[in-house]
Amino acid sequence: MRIEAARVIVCSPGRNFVTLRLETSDGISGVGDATLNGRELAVAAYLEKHVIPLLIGRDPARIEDTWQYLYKGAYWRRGPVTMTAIAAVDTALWDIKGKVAGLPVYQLLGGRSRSGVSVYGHANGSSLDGLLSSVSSFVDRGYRAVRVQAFVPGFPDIYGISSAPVYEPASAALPTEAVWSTPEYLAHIPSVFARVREEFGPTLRLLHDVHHRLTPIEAARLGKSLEPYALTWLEDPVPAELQDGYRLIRQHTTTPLAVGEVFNSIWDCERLIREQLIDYIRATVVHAGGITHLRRIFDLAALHHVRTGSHGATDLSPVCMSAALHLDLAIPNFGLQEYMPHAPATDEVFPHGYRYADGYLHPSEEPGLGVDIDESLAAKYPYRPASLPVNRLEDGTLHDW
Ligand code: EZ4
Ligand code: CO
Repeated sequence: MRIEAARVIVCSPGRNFVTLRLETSDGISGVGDATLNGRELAVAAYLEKHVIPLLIGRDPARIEDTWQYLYKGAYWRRGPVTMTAIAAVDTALWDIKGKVAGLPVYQLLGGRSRSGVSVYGHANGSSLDGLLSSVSSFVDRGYRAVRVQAFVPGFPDIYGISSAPVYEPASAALPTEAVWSTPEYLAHIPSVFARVREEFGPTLRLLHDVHHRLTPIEAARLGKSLEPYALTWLEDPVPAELQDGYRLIRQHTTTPLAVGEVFNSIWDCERLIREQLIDYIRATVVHAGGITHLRRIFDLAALHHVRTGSHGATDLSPVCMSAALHLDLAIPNFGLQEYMPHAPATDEVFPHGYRYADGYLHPSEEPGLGVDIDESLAAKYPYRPASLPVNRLEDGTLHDW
């Protein structure tokens, strides 16, 4: 069997997605997600100009060899664009292998390690009452884990908080700017968690995402002040370039730490994992080199008692979510999977067999990944430029996020 054709589909059913389809000489095809939020066309060009010509004629059964070929052969290693492109190829090849074998991909990865994939939802609100009712709507739907993001008084435009029915991290074609105040945030957040615990009791799993906005010592203070509320994790407390920051936080607090949604390689987290500076690794299929490379990261994490908590925001397509669920079901050290339902138009363009029930997601039992892209429907939703926002401090300084 040979790879005969490959194409990149860029569409925007509710938001932008980039998808790779590989077609084989046996008439079997596979799909991979290649969406890199706000930088979509760079990955599309990388695939079209530099990767697809290398794939035609290759044996689709050789997943590991193809991964190594694309990674080592480029000379230029790592980086979000490269690793997202490799991820798309890798994901599509796993999809093909599953279809050839007549098995869902989780079976090829070793079979089930659990009955379902525990997920967490995103609660937020523009007032405390709104936030509490948002948490309660997740509890009512069976969620046992909820991410709580709170408004900060006087700062209405905080990333990750919106009343829109479908979460959308990117906004206008060019980046919008929001104002951020660390003192106001640090003063306010503990009281929010106190209220949520009071209302929902001690066992609902609560998470919080800092979006890389603090310095290590500020994050240490936040972690300490949240200890009474027993978070499952505090996410991205500081930018991860300076990994000693995580050691500093660790020295001060028992609040568990999660990081990794912007990581694209095992070398981004090797030290964080080996030195047990984090509790959850949040790398995901589409941005971290596909199923093959993410499995490598997760196996390293397993050795060091670090669990997984893959990124699962709406800018990861149902193709990525399908792949993530197969991996989540199979690995020994799964922790939690982030889950944010897509817009109805996205679900229509990407028909998929995974389903949510009572706090868990279940991957499709169909051969392969159990997801597809309806290309003629996708063509009705052309790409629209969209960017992530940026943050400034009150004096105008450009801030981390
Ligand atoms: O900022 O998906 O945990 N989820 C997040 C998301 C990410 C976006 C980036 O594209 O932090 O909102
Ligand atoms: Co996050």
